[in-house]
Amino acid sequence: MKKAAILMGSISDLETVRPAFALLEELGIAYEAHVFSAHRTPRQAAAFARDASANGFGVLIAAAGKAAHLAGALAAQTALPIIGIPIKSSTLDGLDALLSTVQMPQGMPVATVAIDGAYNAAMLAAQILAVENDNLAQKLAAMREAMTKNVLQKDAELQTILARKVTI
Ligand code: RP5
Repeated sequence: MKKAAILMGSISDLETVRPAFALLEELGIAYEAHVFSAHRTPRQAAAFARDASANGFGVLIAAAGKAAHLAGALAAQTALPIIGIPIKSSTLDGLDALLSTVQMPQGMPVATVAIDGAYNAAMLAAQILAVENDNLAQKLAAMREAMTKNVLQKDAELQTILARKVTI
């Protein structure tokens, strides 16, 4: 299976991005993580993206805050799918990063998840890699089944509580 990469604009983004590491590990997806800044290390970020396909990556996740150009800068260098995580790291509460990440010009898409949405970024990366990996697709299907069961269980509990007229 191809690898995933998780790139962050600053080491200060690390704690927000950690849920992505955890999900990729849970799913058995090999990944690399790096700090690359579109503004502070633009040459290194571009080189990583340019070589990513040849280096065995199938999808890149880019997390950045403020004027968040990392995902777009990577997209400019590769046709691999790029998933952007806007990071809440400024006085604008991440709205700045959301708009900077999502508003890409035609022909240069960045699949943008919610502000601080690292878990879903990794889930989307897994779904992309699962297109060509049946084993991973089965793991994702099992996770969805577990989510469904969990919600149905919670609904059943709610009905029991309501039937007893217990305050929740
Ligand atoms: C962005 O600016 C980074 O992605 C981070 O979210 C934010 C602050 O970076 P530092 O000043 O903490 O390095 O580029």
